[in-house]
Amino acid sequence: MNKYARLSLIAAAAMTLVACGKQEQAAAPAAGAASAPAAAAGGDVVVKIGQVSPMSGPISHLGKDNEFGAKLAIEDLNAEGVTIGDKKVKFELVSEDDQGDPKIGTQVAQRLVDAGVVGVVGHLNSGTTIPASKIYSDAGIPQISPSATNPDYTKQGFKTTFRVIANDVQQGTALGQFAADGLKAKKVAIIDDRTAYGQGLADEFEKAVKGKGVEVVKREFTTNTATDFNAILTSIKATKPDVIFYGGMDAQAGPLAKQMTRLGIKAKLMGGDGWQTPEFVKLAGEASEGQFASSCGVPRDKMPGFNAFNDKFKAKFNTEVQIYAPYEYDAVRVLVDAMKRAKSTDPKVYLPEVGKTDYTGVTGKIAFDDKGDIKNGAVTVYQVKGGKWEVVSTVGGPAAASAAQ
Ligand code: ABU
Repeated sequence: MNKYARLSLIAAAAMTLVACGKQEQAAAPAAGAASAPAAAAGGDVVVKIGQVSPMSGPISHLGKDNEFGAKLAIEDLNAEGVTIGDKKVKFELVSEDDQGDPKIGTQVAQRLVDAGVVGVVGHLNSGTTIPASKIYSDAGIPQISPSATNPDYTKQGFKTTFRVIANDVQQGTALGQFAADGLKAKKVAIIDDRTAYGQGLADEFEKAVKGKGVEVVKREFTTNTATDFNAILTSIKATKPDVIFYGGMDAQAGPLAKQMTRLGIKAKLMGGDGWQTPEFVKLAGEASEGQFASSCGVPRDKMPGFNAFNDKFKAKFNTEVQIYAPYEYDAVRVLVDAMKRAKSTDPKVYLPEVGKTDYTGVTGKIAFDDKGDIKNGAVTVYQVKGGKWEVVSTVGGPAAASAAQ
């Protein structure tokens, strides 16, 4: 090959490389920037909304529950037909599995930003929601968690963080007061799973019971993958508590309740929304009977849209609602409601409208305070009776707010 032939081959190869680079750039939007909405086959503009939850691992049943809530919202919105500004919009759900792992949580958050989502519903766990929130904040993308209750999530000063349920200051306080005043507990033992949620909620519960003069006889911890609690329970048994509080999720609370019964521990087990689920009753079996846990919202029979939501959910997914699906549904609709008021799907344009939300959804009225927490959040305490969670009492919520006016 002569010199000129070699030069033309090199030039051709260089041009091919440049062309390939351009194609790649066109396919993936620059990191940190929401892509321009694409046109759908029918001429509608396609707008992507992200959802993230642990869809594999020990709490995948909860992750799927969240995803189902988002799917239903997207399906309903597309069936209704949404126009934003003067454009007909078709919504597309981009779903990611963060495995409940903080590191994977930030990786999938970046993936959602790169995919061009204009809003995110998630994550499920406080431990993933908090680190991922910096990525959405840097990208200017609104994030609404339907389930993360650690108060630190909305305390970081980001304009993009919102949640549609009460937080763990409210939840831990309500549970502590219930243990002291409702159950008349004099001695409590506390176990947590060392996650941002479990440990944070256990700390709030400890503060609340101590404030009521209740003695904390033992503080123990485990992990969110443990299944054997015999050593911890044996050491707690000797202190004869009236209540054992567990800050963590149902995958651990179920076996914990079973092992308490096996060890002949008579104390009541008590905890938060992480295990106020049908899955806890399934895992604990008869040992679930009489145990107490709370959820961060009003009871389902006080939710304006729960029955209709539940019928659709069961018909479509052939399973029962675990806990957060209705909140996930509302969170998607809150994002779209803000887009409609802003007449834009551009996160920069519609983000301020999320903060001004005044929306009544499946779970009730949603409005946010200046940090992005739901105003008038309620906490409901339940007890398992006859294999079902039954309402014991509700603290806060819209009824309490109107009574206070
Ligand atoms: N709120 C309980 C489960 C999710 C979390 O906050 O980690």
